[in-house]
Order: sequence, then C-alpha cells, then structure tokens
Amino acid sequence: MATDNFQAPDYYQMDDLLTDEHKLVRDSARAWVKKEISPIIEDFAQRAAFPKQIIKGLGEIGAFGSYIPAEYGGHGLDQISYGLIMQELERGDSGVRSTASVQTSLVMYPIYTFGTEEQKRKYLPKLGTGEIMGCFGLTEPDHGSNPSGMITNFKDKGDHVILNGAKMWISNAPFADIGVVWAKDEAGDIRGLIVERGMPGFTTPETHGKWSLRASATGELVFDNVKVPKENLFPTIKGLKGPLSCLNSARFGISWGAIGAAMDCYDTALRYSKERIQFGKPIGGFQLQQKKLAEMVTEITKAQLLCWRLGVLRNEGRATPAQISMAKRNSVDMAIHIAREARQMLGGMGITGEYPIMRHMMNLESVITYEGTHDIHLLITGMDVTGLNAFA
Ligand code: TGC
Ligand code: FAD
Repeated sequence: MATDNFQAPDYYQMDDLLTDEHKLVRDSARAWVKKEISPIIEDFAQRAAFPKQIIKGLGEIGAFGSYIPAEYGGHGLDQISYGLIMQELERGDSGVRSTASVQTSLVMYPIYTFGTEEQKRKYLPKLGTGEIMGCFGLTEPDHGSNPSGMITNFKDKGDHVILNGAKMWISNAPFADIGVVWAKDEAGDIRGLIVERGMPGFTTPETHGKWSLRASATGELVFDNVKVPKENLFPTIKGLKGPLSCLNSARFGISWGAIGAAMDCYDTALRYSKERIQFGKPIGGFQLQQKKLAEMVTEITKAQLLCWRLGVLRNEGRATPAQISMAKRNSVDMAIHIAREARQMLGGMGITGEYPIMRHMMNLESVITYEGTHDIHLLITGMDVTGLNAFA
C-alpha cells in the first residue's frame, strides 16, 4: 500500500463549528485509521477477509457505543462526535465503518433503548469494548425494502419462544456473538429479540463473491426451531418503528461516513493531478480536470454543512427521520459520483489497489443500497413534502 498522505478538505472552515471535544475525537480516529487501517485494508479487501484484529482498537477509539452513556459501556459522546468517528472510519474503508455502525446503531442502540435493565447490564459493556460483537437481522431473502412483509416468526412456549426463518445480507453475521433479530409474534406484530451464537438451530453461513464491501463479513442468519429464552425479548417495543428507529441512527452515521470516502477520493485525485504530467504539464492544470476537482470540493462542503446541521438537530432531539433520509441519500450519491470522477482522473492507475479510489467506489455500491436504497430515500422525501405515499 502506498503511504497514506491524507489531508482532509475543510473549504468552509468547518472546524470552527466543532468543539474541542469533537476535534479531539475526530483527530484520534483519524490517526488510528492512518496507523491501523490504511496499511492493511487493501490486502484484506483483495482477499475478501475481515481484519478481526481491528476490533479492539475500534472499541478504544469510541467507535462502539459512541453516544451510549458510559454507565452502560458506551462513551457518552454527542451525535456530532459519533458522525465524525464514522467519517474517519469510512475514510479508511466503508466496511470498517459498517462494522462500527452495526455495533453502535443497530445492536447497542436497540438494547439500550428497548432492552430490559438485565439485558443492558449483560450485553452493553462487552459490546462497548468489542469483547463481544453483534449483528442486526431485518432483511430477508424476499423482504428487503419492505421489511413489514417479513416471515421470520416465533411461537410462545411458556418460558421460551421457538424462532424460525432466515435473514439475508447481514453485516458481521459470520463472526457475531449475538444478533438483534426482528421477527413476528403469533399476533403478527414485529418484535425484537437477542439471539446468541451457540443456541441450537442458529447458523450464520457467510455470503461469498461480493465485489463490494469485501473487507466486511456478510452472511445469513438461519433459525431452525431455535429455542430463545423469553428474557431475551425486548419487552414492550412492537411494530416496524422498532427496527426503523435503529435505522435512523445508522443512516445518520452513514451520512457522515460517506463524506469520509468522498474526502479520500478527492484528496487522492487532487494530489495525483499535481504530480501526473501529460502534454508537458500537470494534469491538474487542464480545465477539464479542474472542473472535476472544483465540483468535488463543492459537493463535499455542502454535505459537510448539511450533516453538521443534522447533528445539531439530533443533539437537540429534533431531527426527523425524513431529514436523516435526505442526508443519507445526498451524502452517498455525492460520494459515489466523486469516486467515479476521481477514478477517471487517475487514468489506468485508478483501477489498481495502489490507490484507494476503486475500493471506495465499489464499497459505495453497497452503501447506496443498504439502510434503504437511493430510491427508497427519495420516496421518503417525496412522501414528506407531499403527504402522499408512493411506495405501494
Ligand atoms: P410505515 O407504515 O411507513 O411505518 C411503519 C411504522 O414505523 C414508523 N416509522 C418510523 N419510525 C421510526 N423511524 C423511522 N425512520 C420510521 N419510518 C416509519 C411509522 O410511523 C409507523 O409507526 P406506527 O406507530 O404507525 O406503526 O412503513 P412501511 O411498511 O410503509 O415502510 C416504510 C419504508 C419503506 C420507508 C421502510 O420500510 C424502509 O425504510 N424501508 C427500507 C428498509 C431498510 O432500510 N432496511 C435496512 C436494513 S438494515 C441494513 O441495511 C444494515 S446495513 C448496516 C451496515 O453494514 O452499515
Ligand atoms: P429490493 O428491495 O428488492 O429492491 C430492488 C430495487 O427495487 C431497488 O432499486 C429498490 O430501490 C427498488 N424498489 C423497491 N421498492 C420500491 C418501490 N416501492 N418503489 C420504487 N422502487 C422500489 N440488512 C440487514 O437487515 N442487516 C444488515 O446488517 C445488512 N447489511 C447489508 C450489507 C450489504 C453488503 C448489503 C448489500 C445489504 C445489507 N443489508 C442488511 C440489506 C439491505 O438493507 C437491503 O439490501 C436493502 O434494504 C435493499 O433490499 P433488497 O436488496 O432486497 O432490494
């Protein structure tokens, strides 16, 4: 891997909007990514392997349970700090950010928000350090954008339930110790329960052959008459709003994360444009290349400001799900576009693992699909502004 010379673009002095704590959190995540991710990530992505050795460090920089209170094993940070950590991780690789997104927003958040006191005490401290890892099972083979149609279900057997069904495309599944799983009860209500590795009938086959998010482990969750103690059920949350409220947190993190990937592509292309000589001068001196760079830094700056404002609204408890959808959709679309333009600026070198751009570009194909596709988020905005549902 070439040396990591990353310089973060800050065209509108965004740093002035950040507190000292934000900058400290961001800078330590940035330094950790330079030291622990940049030197190894290309190799792991090429081999389609998850770098398990990074888990402990992710816990140490506050990437697991960033905004969960310290009393429960989190780090008690605010939403902007969480966003900045996601930005820095995805600057390294979307798969690394995915691992942290799932642990914080999709596993620790629901246990903290919907779990019993016993569940919180049992799982959260170990999840916060990475001693145990979790995954989130919502999507099924026949129910992706429309999770309300899920068929995974459980039946009440007194002190336990019997769980049957299957989840697909589950990040972290192959190595997760626990899964926060969404399934229907006998009344047809969606409920959440914590399934532990080792419960008989529970398996997590790995999904192979991905051209995207190759350094992240993806798998299925298969439940074949799994006996789950009733104490593992979230006691009161019912309906799709349970899992969807977890997605609000994860989508917020992705809005920031995608900016990190875009920054890395822009920064790489900018440096290359000053070094690469064609027709006797640096390619950065040609108007067509400057157009690309100028548009990239403009779009990154707009996304930075939008996400910062969303972070303020979330800190105040005022951000709506539709506002989060707009940011997720905008950031990922911006990043994938920048990755494609930046890759072109590197010519043939752009397709190699010498530079991070092609890896970011391929990763972003997953990021634009998971946590609600690009089009689903457009429909959420459309419904919000018209009051009319165009989903079905
Ligand atoms: P709808 O009738 O609109 O809503 C059902 C209930 O849910 C409430 N609700 C929300 N609550 C909290 N947050 C939100 N964002 C919410 N959106 C809706 C709603 O108020 C209602 O509540 P109530 O009390 O009336 O029951 O539901 P719908 O079936 O029409 O679906 C709406 C739709 C399509 C927007 C939704 O299902 C959706 O977002 N689909 C996309 C699915 C998705 O994003 N899946 C992600 C799976 S997890 C993942 O991808 C992890 S990747 C992680 C990684 O590796 O980083
Ligand atoms: P579909 O829902 O089949 O959509 C196919 C196409 O149809 C899309 O373009 C979509 O936008 C479009 N479409 C669907 N409905 C409409 C409509 N009403 N109007 C217009 N267009 C529509 N899920 C989890 O639960 N946990 C995870 O950890 C997780 N990790 C993932 C990791 C990876 C690498 C990937 C790729 C996915 C992951 N997912 C996870 C699943 C992800 O959330 C789904 O892939 C996503 O929600 C889309 O579902 P789908 O793939 O079934 O596509």
